[in-house]
Amino acid sequence: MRRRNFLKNASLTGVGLAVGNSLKGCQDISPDGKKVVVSDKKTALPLVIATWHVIDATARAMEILQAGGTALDAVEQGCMVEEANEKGQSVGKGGLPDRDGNVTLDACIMDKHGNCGSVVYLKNITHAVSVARKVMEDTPHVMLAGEGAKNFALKKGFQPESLLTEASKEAWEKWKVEAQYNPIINIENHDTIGMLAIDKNGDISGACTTSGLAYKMAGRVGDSPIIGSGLFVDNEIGAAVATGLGEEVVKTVGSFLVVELMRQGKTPQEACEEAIKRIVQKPNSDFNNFQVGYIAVNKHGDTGSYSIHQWFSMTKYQGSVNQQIQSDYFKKA
Ligand code: SD4
Repeated sequence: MRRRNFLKNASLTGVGLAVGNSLKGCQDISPDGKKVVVSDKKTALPLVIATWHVIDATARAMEILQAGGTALDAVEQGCMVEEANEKGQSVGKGGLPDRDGNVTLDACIMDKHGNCGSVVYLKNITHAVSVARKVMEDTPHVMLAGEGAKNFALKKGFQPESLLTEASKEAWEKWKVEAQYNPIINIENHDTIGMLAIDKNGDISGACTTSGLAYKMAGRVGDSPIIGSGLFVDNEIGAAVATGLGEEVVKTVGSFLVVELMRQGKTPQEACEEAIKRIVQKPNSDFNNFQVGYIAVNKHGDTGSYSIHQWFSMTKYQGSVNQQIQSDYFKKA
C-alpha cells in the first residue's frame, strides 16, 4: 500500500500547479548600502516547503502567506491539513498506533524569534501542532508531555477525540498476529510532515508533526518534537526539518546541524547532504535498513532536500508553482 503511494507520488514528480504570482530577484544589501541582486536565480517570497507529497498542505500555507499572513500561521495551518487527513497514517487523526493500540502524537513549532514549543506522547487531540504553538505562546516552557500535554490542551479548548480510525485499527490488528517489533523499519514507513515557510517580510518559521513510528514501544518519542533534531529555525540563516528514523536524527542533532552548516556557507542542498553523510558514514551504521530525509531553506529562499534512500520527496510552493520534487539520495543501487 505504502509502496503504491510512493510510486504514485513519484509519478507526480515535477507536475506543477499554476497559481499566479510574479517572481522577483533575490536581493541583499551590499557593504556600501546599495541593494544588489545576490543570485540570478529567480526566487519568490513567500515560499513554503514540506516533507513528502502534501500539496494540499502547502497550498493552505501559501493561501495564508499570500494573504499577508505570517510564516508561523502558515506552517501551523499547513500542518493541520495533514493532521486532519485521516488517510495519512503517520500524522494526527488516522495515525498508526503504538504496539498497545494507542495513537500518540509528537509535534513542535518554532518562530522567527527562536521561540519554540512542543508536545510529546499526546493522546486524543488531533491538532498536536496547535497545542505545541500554545505551549510556546501561553506557557514559560518549551515542552509538555503525555497527560500534562493533554490536560493543557483540554484547558485551552481543544476537543478530545479518538484518533484510531478503522483502517489503522485493522492494520494494527494484522500487525499483532505476528507482533514483530523491529524499530529498524522499512524505508517507506515515514511520512511525518515537516514544513518550513518564509513570509513576505523574509521571516522564517517551521513546524513538524507526527504519530511517530508505527507500533512503537509505548512511550517512545522520536526526533520530531525535539527542537534541533526534528526541526530548527534560525531567522538569520535558514531552517531545516527531518523525517525518517528519529533515533538516527536525534543522535546527530540533524536539523540544527543542517542550519549550522548553512551558517558556515553551505547551500541548503549541500547542508542536507552533509547531514545525511554524518549518519551513513558512522562506523557500523545500519543505514541500509532505515530512511532519513532532510529539507532545508536559507534566508534567500534557496532550498534543498536529500535522503539516504530513494523515494523521499519535498513539496515546494514558490511563485506560482506548487509541486512535488523528488529528492536526490545517498544510496544509489
Ligand atoms: C519519528 N521521525 O518518530 C519520526 C518518524 C517519521 O513519518 O518520520 N515518520 O521517528
